[in-house]
Amino acid sequence: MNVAVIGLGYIGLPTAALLATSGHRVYGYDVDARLRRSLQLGDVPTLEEPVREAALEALRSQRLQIVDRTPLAQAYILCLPTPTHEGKPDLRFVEAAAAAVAEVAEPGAIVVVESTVPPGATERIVRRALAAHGKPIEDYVVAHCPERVIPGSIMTELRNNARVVGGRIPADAEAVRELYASFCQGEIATTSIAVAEFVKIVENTFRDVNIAFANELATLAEDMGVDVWETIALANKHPRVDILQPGPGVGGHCIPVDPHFLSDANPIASELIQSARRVNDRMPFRIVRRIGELVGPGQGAKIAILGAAYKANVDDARESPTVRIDELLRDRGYETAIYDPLVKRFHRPLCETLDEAVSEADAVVLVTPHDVFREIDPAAVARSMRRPRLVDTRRFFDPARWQGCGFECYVLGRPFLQPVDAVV
Ligand code: SAJ
Repeated sequence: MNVAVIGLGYIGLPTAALLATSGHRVYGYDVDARLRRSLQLGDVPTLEEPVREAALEALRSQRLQIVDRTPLAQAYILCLPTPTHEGKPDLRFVEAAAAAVAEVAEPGAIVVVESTVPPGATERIVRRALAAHGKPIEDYVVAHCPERVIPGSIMTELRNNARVVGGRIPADAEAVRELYASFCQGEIATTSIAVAEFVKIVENTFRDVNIAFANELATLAEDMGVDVWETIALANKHPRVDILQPGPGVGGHCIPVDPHFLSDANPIASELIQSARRVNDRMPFRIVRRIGELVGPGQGAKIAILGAAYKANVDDARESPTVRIDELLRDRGYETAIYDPLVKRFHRPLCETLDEAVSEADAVVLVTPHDVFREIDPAAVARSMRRPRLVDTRRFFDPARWQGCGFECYVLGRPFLQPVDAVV
């Protein structure tokens, strides 16, 4: 089949590559001319090696072609971002892509929206776009098939995750299920468009609420003088309990965003969801308060932050808790130095080396639990610092080891400032 993938970001590009290596002829289009140009030259901007390899293979075989306008194709897969601004969903990228598709698509073409959208939006946007060209939606196959992959494991999850395909009518869902079955080995369930849209938002909201629960437990545990990490690990041994992990806040472009699609649609009926958002948004403030308790007031004290990415082992810093923690610290008069060997794009300069970050620092704060940070030698860090103090927001380091090197430690969700032997 000739398939056009519109939007070549972290979902569109690997999807295009997978379709191409599964025997389809694929056209990839993105509004970003620089991205198109670099892909045309075989330069694939991604940290995930399997994505790069699959994209290069698809480009070399010419089964994937990067095109400079929305092409004529038998199927269109729309993979555009849907950000929120102050809690309001912004669907303009999807609307613009749908308008361009509607202009060229011929009757019988498949139009799939993968972007996360509020229930009802897929059909409304595609119907309007087609109508603007006098084309009735009934002449097209229209579906929503939300992406579900986790950054860091994109190719594997694209191939293997179960998918949900919501069709405007059952026959549309079935046609799109067949297309996805050509590259996805996971179970593919079919339903209506609105259910598929709701499922996607519910999945990410479930995670946000569960993390908020863990974050609230961390606060309670500190007050009660118990260890939240041990508590959660033991509670999760119950066959019907599965609590996520506390942390410095929820980042990325999905989990902190998608709950707003529900609270925006019905602010009255989404009390728990909004409250979870607030709990998670408050975490950077709590971490900064603890830093203040450990280090004293700003007045030029230097804080070294480990990690700019929103989560472990990715290069993506969007909505990262580091951004907020850094802002709050600087507002309070601290000097900050951020070190993340994975992140290439950040709104402020990052330190080139760990030593540059920790040199003369008054505290080191672990925000992102990258595997590479496991190699850090606390004794060497202590020698560089003005005064060795550690704030570990992920219970990543072994506090006994750091304390053995002279560090005063605060670990989120553990009784604060306890003696060495109690922390082991
Ligand atoms: N986090 C915690 N505690 C945890 C787990 C995560 O604080 O126990 C934090 C992370 O550090 C990070 C944030 O939550 O800051 C989000 O990370 P994540 O790994 O939970 O999620 P994403 O945004 O990388 O990917 C999610 C996934 N959704 C679900 O697992 C339900 C992915 O499958 C979706 O495709 C993706 O959102 C998306 O695009 O919607």
